[in-house]
Amino acid sequence: MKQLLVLNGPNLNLLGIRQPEFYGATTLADVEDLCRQTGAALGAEVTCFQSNHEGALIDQIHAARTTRDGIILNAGALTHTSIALMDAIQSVELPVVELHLSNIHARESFRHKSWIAPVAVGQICGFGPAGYDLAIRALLAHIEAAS
Ligand code: CA2
Repeated sequence: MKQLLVLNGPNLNLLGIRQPEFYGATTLADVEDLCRQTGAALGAEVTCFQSNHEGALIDQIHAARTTRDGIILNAGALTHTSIALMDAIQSVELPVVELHLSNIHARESFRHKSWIAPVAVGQICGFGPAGYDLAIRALLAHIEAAS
């Protein structure tokens, strides 16, 4: 059974609680349930983790090196600033799918830059919570094709 890690970064714990008019009414717990359900339907075990702290996310990426087959990462605003996250992904040599609820390319120009994109297998953005389902499918297909 493939082991996947779904990592969510800063402020995503507020999903469905604050600013639902912008990020929607789905909570992070809902998103994590969706991920586990999609994974189970496809024969994969999904573990979820959220943190508002860059270092905690990096620790999870390091730990995944020997325990997971791939990572889905919504790094939140750290996407646009964190070379440390980029280095962590590069160091573990695991396939990573970059994920965003919103279409970052249709928003402010500072969101167009992603430090994750160059070290990710690909990027899914703009599909809201459904993007997590798409990302799990894409990651498993990538892992399958690579093995
Ligand atoms: O679209 C995405 O998924 C983002 O990663 C979300 C980040 C943003 O900084 C990225 O540019 C794009 C922000 C997450 C904030 O989440 C909130 C959820 C509810 C209420 C307030 C913030």
